[in-house]
Amino acid sequence: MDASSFLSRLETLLDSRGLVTAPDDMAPHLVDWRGLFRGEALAVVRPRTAQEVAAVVAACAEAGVAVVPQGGNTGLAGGAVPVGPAPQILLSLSRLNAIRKVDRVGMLMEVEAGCILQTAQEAARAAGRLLPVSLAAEGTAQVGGVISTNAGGINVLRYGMTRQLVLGLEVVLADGTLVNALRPLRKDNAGYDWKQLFIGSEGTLGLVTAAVLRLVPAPQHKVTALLAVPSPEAALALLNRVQDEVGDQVSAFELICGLSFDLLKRNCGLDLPLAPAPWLVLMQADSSLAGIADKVEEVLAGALEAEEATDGVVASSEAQARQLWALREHITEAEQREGPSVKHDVSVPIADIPAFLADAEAAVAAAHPGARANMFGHAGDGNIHFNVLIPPGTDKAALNRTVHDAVARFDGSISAEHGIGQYRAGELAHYKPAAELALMRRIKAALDPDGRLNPGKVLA
Ligand code: 2HG
Ligand code: ZN
Repeated sequence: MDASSFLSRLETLLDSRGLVTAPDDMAPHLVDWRGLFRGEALAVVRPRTAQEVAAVVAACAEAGVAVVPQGGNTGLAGGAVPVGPAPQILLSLSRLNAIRKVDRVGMLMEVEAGCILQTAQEAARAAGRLLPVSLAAEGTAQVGGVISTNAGGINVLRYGMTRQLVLGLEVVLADGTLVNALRPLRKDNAGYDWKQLFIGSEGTLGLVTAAVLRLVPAPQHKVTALLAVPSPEAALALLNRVQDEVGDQVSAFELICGLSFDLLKRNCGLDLPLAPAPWLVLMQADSSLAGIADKVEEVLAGALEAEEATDGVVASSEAQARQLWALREHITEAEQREGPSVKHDVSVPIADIPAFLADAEAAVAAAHPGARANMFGHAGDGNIHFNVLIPPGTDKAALNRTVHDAVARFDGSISAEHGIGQYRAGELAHYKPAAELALMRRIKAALDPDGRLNPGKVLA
């Protein structure tokens, strides 16, 4: 089938807004947020229902055309942008954006893939419940993308990754079969838990069209604090203290290096409410019971006395808490405005964070003079964004190896939460043990034998 008859075929499956072929309208879908990855597509296809998605994918299978699914396109690994020469369409899930139900008593919600994460969070909150996945891009990221990448974010230490929140899933397979398993069950051991294959596989095994998500009770009381800490070791001592005293109520524990704050000031005009410090911790605890703020203040007083922290502010209002979080949420933008950087989204065992940071920093300094490490992340779960601001002429691939070799020395992961996409496919092939790679290829071959789902991603 030639391209124009294929597009005419798609047209019959969609409404008048379903097929986009004008280059200007397609352009924003064909480049990632950082402008690092660009691709081409025959069309941007925008179905309204899971049935339309299934019909489009079936038509693509018949015509030998690949499908690149895209949500909010906020990913940092180029997973939602076409790559390679294969004839392909970009399938945007944006119009499948309904919140089908919020069940307050059952503590769950059923949401379509294109629903903006923040919209889903707000619907849960309106019902007195919390959808506990929270990330800087939540105003644009879509639930389907969050599931497809098994996104992490700031609440993982308490509530786990997105995977832990998915109760039921609806997916479209490579041949266009629609599988509806939107079961609102907490316990379901009837057969293989196949939905796990579609969570975190970045659209390479199937397309997520809707999900049933687990909600938790919305805590009524919260406390947010920013602490200056002398070193990553001190931050871990503080984390340990906090876990001992209020562990079941800590929902975020972020470690941020001093350079991040220089960038925030210089590039975003955001000021630190503390004197400059080599490292900072932003933490939050929340609870259904009153008294959490007093308890955390008491714990922090102990930390100051033990010199695990040297200074700190506790937000005295919701507005101030939001200001503290705005600092954290703008780091990516502040880094982007500073100039070229190379991102590493890594994880190591929590207790090894200080040793890993020292090792990786020393290795980068030795091999890449003039590079500056912008280190921040979710220390409470072992995930550090070890991003490196680079001078002109830096060999980016060599820099990846320098950082990832340090990760490997600590038995860490080269992708903690952002996924592999196209950005890390080569690194995955290098670092993943052969037996695991072979197993991944067998899963891919079973579910997408012709390699038409998101080609060039994860397993390149
Ligand atoms: C965050 O934690 C995001 O803010 C983005 O995962 C990290 O910009 C980054 O590398
Ligand atoms: Zn992150």
